[in-house]
Amino acid sequence: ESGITKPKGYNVSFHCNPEMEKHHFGMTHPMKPWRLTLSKSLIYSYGMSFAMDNYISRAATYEELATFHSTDYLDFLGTVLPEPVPRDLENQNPDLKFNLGGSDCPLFDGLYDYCSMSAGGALDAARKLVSHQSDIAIAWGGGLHHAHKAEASGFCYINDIVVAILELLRYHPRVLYIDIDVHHGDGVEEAFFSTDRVMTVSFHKYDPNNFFPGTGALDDNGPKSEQNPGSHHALNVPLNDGITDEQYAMLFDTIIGQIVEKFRPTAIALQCGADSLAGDRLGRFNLQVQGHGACVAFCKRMNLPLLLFGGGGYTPRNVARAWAYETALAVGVDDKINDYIPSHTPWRDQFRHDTLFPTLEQILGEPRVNRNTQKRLQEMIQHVTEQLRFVQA
Ligand code: ZL4
Ligand code: CA
Ligand code: ZN
Repeated sequence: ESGITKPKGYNVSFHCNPEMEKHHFGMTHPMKPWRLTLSKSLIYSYGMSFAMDNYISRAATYEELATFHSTDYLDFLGTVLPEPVPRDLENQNPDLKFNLGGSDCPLFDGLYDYCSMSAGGALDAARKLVSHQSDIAIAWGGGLHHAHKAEASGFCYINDIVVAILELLRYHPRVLYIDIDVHHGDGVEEAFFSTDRVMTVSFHKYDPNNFFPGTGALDDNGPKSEQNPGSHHALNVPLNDGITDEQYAMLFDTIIGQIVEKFRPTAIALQCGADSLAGDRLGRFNLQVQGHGACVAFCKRMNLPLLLFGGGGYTPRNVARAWAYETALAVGVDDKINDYIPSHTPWRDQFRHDTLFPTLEQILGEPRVNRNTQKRLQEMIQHVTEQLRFVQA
């Protein structure tokens, strides 16, 4: 047995909904909700459920979703039927409202349930933090950062992150949102563009012409107007292909360290999109499970209420490894996790001969050429430092 027990003095809650995981975007769509089942299977196999408070989350209500989303959009989302749209008509079909029904955001059976369950888990997690019942709350089924007020985008229909942060803001004066998904966290950035109570920071692959969503340049820092309190409260770290654990950790620790010092958040929300890992089907980076997890470890050391969301992640076995490791870090049992996959994992075949932490000889995925120069990384730190001169908690 793993001998994992509940650490005394602090609480981690784990929020999931097995019903959510059964939904399908379509056979060949990269977003696979069953990656959540795979992750949970690994987490439970290690015995981590004994070290956390485990909750089956409920679906968010219409009223809860309406704290951010427009009722026009929610009404349409709740009634639209999954009629397959012929691909050549995708851009002419008059029924394609709110960007729903294309290949990125298909209409599928139970879509509204799927969305409300994702948001329900995120909201439950936020409420455990504000009631001080949890120090770290985990919602791997959330993290859908591209959804807008009245528009689906990039596999995201409901922005559970925005809904959860709005809940945190009822009790917390300042929330820091950090996004380590390989894509820009545009929906969350936009939602809090005009407030100084939320600082958003996204690390992402940036190539305006060739990588989704094309926003998130270094100098995209919120409304330029002096009157607007949201100025300087949106930070972006645009990266190139192939960034390594070492470079990423240097950037993350320096930038987040400075932000925490200046902005003095009272809670942190971290989107842990696993598509920034090496070998991801859609990603471009070289991050290993250790480098991705180091971001979670750094945030935990800030000793603030911490909400962990999932997000992207398109090579399911790597998603499961990352989120299992990050759950172990949250709980504080990472030192008890050995380099093996427990033999009783029901999904053992998914991992074949893999270990949770691949050794140097068996790193995740084919390494990509690293196109990030030290000089450019220093420029980014410099730019963030300048933005933070305008920020006073
Ligand atoms: C697919 O194989 O860059 C969707 C999407 C469906 C099945 C078969 C249809 C084939 C890759 C992606 C046609 C696919 C055409 N199927 C997709 C501009 C685009 C228009 C749509 O991690 N085509 C759009 C969105 C991104 C675009 C990334 C990341 C979410 C998150 C948080 C969202 N959209 C070009 C692409 C496939 C598909 C294969 C795909 N879509 C890859 N990148 C996109 O940040 C959860
Ligand atoms: Ca990001
Ligand atoms: Zn992503």
